[in-house]
Amino acid sequence: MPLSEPVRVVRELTSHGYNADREAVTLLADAPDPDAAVARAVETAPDDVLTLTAEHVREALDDIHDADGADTDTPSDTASSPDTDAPPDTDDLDTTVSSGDETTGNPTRMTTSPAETKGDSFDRTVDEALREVDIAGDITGRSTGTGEYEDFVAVFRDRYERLSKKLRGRVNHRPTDALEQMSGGNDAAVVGMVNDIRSTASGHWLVELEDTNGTFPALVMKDRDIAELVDEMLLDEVVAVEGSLSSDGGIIFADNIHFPDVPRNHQVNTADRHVQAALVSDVHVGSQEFAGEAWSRFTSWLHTREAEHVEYLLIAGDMVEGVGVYPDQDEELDIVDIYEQYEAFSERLKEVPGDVEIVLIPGNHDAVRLAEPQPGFDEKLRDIMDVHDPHISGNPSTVTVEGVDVLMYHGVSIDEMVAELPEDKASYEKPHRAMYQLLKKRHVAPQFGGHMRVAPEEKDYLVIDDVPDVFHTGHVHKLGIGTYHNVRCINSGCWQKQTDFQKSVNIQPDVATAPILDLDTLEVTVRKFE
Ligand code: D5M
Ligand code: FE
Ligand code: ZN
Repeated sequence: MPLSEPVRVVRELTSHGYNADREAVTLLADAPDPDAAVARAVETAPDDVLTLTAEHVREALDDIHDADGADTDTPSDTASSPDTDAPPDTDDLDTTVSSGDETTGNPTRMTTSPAETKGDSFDRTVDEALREVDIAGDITGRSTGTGEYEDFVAVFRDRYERLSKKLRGRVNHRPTDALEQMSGGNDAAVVGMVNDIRSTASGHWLVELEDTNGTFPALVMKDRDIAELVDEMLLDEVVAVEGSLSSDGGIIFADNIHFPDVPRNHQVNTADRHVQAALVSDVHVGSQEFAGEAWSRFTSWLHTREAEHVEYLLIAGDMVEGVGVYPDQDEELDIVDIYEQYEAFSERLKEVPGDVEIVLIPGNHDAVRLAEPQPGFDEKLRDIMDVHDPHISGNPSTVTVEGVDVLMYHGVSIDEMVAELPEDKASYEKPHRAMYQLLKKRHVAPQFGGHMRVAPEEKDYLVIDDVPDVFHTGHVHKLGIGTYHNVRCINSGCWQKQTDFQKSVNIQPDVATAPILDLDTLEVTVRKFE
């Protein structure tokens, strides 16, 4: 059901950290273009103000009339904002949307359209000798998969080995075949890959766990607190279950469920100097909905003094719209030839200051294999995109920027998480919560099948072996920022306006938002260019 205009206005304002008095809300809701009015009001409100008054709004509305005809690309969509309420098992409490005041650690600041633009010429002076970019976990050139059955066995075995190692120290586990020999009533624990989740006739949960020796069932009683954790469980992820054996020894009654997870006290790395990275994704050049003017506002901003510390640009997939990705996609193509799309993308990269260090990984719209891990672009595409000599890597990759480990992953599994998990654990409105789940499972694509196409390799490149400092994804075209056990999670929005498909399923994309990460503090400021 569509929200009434005033409710929408209030939501939008709160998402930017503002309250407003009743008259102010009425004025905004009655404006000819309430979205633009809200955007303008937020933009022009003094920094120290938390409650917008009718006076502020009138000034902002006057401003819009003055500026009419200038920047009227797309008025701001209902841009979602970082979390303000935190789920109990997460750490995103410190992600406050503050307008200026720096309080707790890692705050996120929302900043609307940049103050400085093209007109302000400014000579960037950067010391390229201070730059450091290292890439690990990249499949490019190392793919060995032949698609044979044995490869699937190998990749799952590797996943089990590496994730079970993270759990074995925490429980006194027994292999499944040893459990079968134990007598009933004893305490027992098992570390296994989730093979099956079923509810019993009486509403309890039967979870079948598999290790390299066989399978063993665990029963989770519906009235126990841990039953909630079954909602978070996905097939193929690796968990540990502790409990006691039934009297016949055939099943474990679960008392505890453990996920590989990230330690709560994970210590993050930071850069030694004040330097920033712009984290974006989903550019979709070649689509009729590509927000080219907004992209240019972003790249113009990169040339201004305000952006002088932005020395890195990370793009987490979907450089171009691609061809044949979704049914009927061709009806919305602006450029139909895939190579011409990359040529056009390359032109867009040229707008970025030449001294910015660029890292690109592919997404599901890019011209590399769809199955994950995806290798980086091939020679022909690299040649087309060799503007500013970008670092080109696979999806996923860990990119260490001046000591800060950034796990870049396009994010197709977020669709799967949203489909499978309860709304408070993963949703399109709060995509960072889905990222928390991926960190908890220590795997970027825990569930095989569904949306996910996983390529069988000797090794599971999708396991999150080392805890990153920053986790950067995209794909769902929604902005989401939070912190999970000290790991900064950033899902960037997109540069593609709402497509017909998104309209049909009521997805409101966050267009032209660029989260800017301080590498020395891991603080994020969201810049909007719509
Ligand atoms: O997808 C952007 C988001 O929209 C992501 O959540 C998938 C969803 N999407 C977009 N188009 C489709 C179609 N045609 N079917 C199913 N889901 C879709 P991206 O792949 O980044 O464009
Ligand atoms: Fe995309
Ligand atoms: Zn995508």
